[in-house]
Amino acid sequence: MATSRVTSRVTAHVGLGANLGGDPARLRATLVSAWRALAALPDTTVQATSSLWRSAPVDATGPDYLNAVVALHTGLAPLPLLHALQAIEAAHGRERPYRNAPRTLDLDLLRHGDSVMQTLELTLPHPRLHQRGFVLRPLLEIAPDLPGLAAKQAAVADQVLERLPAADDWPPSSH
Ligand code: PH2
Ligand code: MG
Ligand code: MG
Repeated sequence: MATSRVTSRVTAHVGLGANLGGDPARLRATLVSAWRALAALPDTTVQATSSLWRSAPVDATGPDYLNAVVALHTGLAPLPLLHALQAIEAAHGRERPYRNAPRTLDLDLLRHGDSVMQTLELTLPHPRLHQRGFVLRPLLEIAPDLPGLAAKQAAVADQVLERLPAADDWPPSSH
């Protein structure tokens, strides 16, 4: 019998954020570079990309953030994907001096298919996903049918968020 490896891929949502490293053009370049690194992960394609959103820091200090959410179609399991995200953060100069410190690049695993898990390393779905406009609004752009999410929008209406129009650099494309 021929051996074949069946990989079952799931849709995983990843939040991207950056607020350090220079002017807004630099932040855009960081998110484009992160997008390309995500698209280059093994057994993974980018299925959908939200707009870029400019947002005031929430529970944090420092300059405004640029945020976005992407949907990956991936055969990577939750922890290998988390570790891959951490490696991409590190490659972009991410340091972790204290909780919610300003960051050159933050990649948060928001959802991984229907996985529900709670470990020291990873909680799925991301526990603060519904409370954060900078995650919720871009996520709803690319996954409007996720159960229960649209109803949470009112709760984040006070957060300062601006959706940026599409441009030559965003959404990026693989070729
Ligand atoms: N990330 C945080 C804390 N606060 N605020 C905004 N606007 N955007 C973020 O990505 C963000 C934040 C911790 O990861
Ligand atoms: Mg984060
Ligand atoms: Mg993070």
